[in-house]
Amino acid sequence: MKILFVFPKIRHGSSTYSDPGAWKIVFGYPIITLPHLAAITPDKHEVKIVNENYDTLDYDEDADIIGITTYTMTAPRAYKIADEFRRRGKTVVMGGYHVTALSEEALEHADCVVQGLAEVTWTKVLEDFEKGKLKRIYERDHEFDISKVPPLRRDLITHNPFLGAIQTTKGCPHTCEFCAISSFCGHMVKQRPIKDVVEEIKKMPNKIFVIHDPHLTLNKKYAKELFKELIRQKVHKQWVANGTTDVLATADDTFLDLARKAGCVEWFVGFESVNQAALIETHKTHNKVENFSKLIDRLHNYNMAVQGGIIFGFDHDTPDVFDTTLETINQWNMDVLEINILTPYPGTKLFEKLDKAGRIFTKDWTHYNQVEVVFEPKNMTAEELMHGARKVAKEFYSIDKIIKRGTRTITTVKGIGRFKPALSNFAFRKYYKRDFNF
Ligand code: B12
Repeated sequence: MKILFVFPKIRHGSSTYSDPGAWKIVFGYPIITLPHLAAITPDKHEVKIVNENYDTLDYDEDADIIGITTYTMTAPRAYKIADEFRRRGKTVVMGGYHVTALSEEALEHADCVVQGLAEVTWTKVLEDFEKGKLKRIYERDHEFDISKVPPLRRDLITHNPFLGAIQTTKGCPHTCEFCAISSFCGHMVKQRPIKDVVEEIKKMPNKIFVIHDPHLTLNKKYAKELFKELIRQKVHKQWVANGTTDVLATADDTFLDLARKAGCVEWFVGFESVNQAALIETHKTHNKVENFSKLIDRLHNYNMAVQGGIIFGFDHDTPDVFDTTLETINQWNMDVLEINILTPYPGTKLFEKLDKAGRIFTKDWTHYNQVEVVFEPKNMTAEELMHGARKVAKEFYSIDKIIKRGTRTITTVKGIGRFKPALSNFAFRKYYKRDFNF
């Protein structure tokens, strides 16, 4: 059978969908969902992948089955693509975060929805389809041995020769109210065998790569073993990963030293708020504000940069939260900052809570992008929330601040990877200028 997998185009903020351009093809962020789905497809089938952000989609593609992946923000585009293929008589299967949460909505556009991870279910879908017995919904089945999951089909990745990506662990035990991972994975946690991960990293053509785990600090022992193996096998590549504040702030020096020696140049850390009450409200209690600045200094001492994530719009946030956050963050030496507006993704506890309270004012999913407000905040207006986030983005990403920060990052971090966090500053400035319109 011929299978076509599609990753729909992303529309940022208020901008329109942009076409794939040379810049994006060369520097675009590596997305591994489709090469992963291709890898778990039995070999007897022929697979093609089209990431609409980099490639052009042909609705007349010769394929028996179309598999479309969805996040909440890409769902409307995914539905349009599904409708178009079905109009031409093709069978459409949808999977991913959004359709797992809202399968009935998706079934208005797709023949079938796969809920949760597809490692077990995808093979069943293909077998049933071949027998003419495709079901409407394949419920979550996460009973699989991760050591048997093959590595990504890297031969199908045609963009960004500079930055690669890999996943080593799946799932997260935390229950942060806004995060879609625990509701999607159902608290399942799986770790790939370290020898397979290292083998895949060695074969990767890229010298710098991103670890797409919910967070690599999930299991300190596992992470340390991975670091040791990368050092022992002299892999000599540089990488960035997500990490949580509790582990990074309290990890012993060996952990940080091994991470650095194994090639880590940057940790992405979800600080989320400088207000402890907001962190408690959102059930991210393992974050302790008192540890944040110490954590950043510690990572810098080990030559690793910090990309922090901050969210505005919690019920405990009042209009002064923007100035307080800016003042606090200016005292820390954060290298890169992701500024987010709280977004209730379907499937999360946050969505359930706000929806029940009638506080969600739009379910046009294109606005679920963390730079637009889609719900009534409690202690400020939606406009105040939007303008406050805009102010923080504008000030943090002023050219003089970027130059100052970039110079510091380049001297803190070593090797070619030092340019990743420094250049991210310019990328974020570009995105926020467009999304927040400054
Ligand atoms: C890496 C990452 C990014 C990267 C790369 C994005 C990308 N598209 O790959 C970057 C940093 C750019 C990013 C950006 C954003 N991200 Co992000 N990201 C992740 C992260 C950490 C890993 C994703 C990944 O590579 N997974 C590995 C692949 C193999 O797994 P998968 O995609 O889930 O696919 C499996 C199943 O979902 C299913 N499946 C998926 N599609 C299909 C299709 C078919 C046909 C079938 C059968 C099965 C199937 O089967 C697959 C195999 O089991 C996840 C959290 C996580 N750990 O999953 C968040 C996550 C996916 N991101 C999220 C969000 C919200 C965003 C942003 C909107 C944030 C923002 N600031 O704007 C943007 C959106 C950009 C976009 N639309 O892609 C949310 C999604 C929630 C939602 N309901 O939409 C997540 C879950 C994080 C969270 N904490 O809630 N992200």
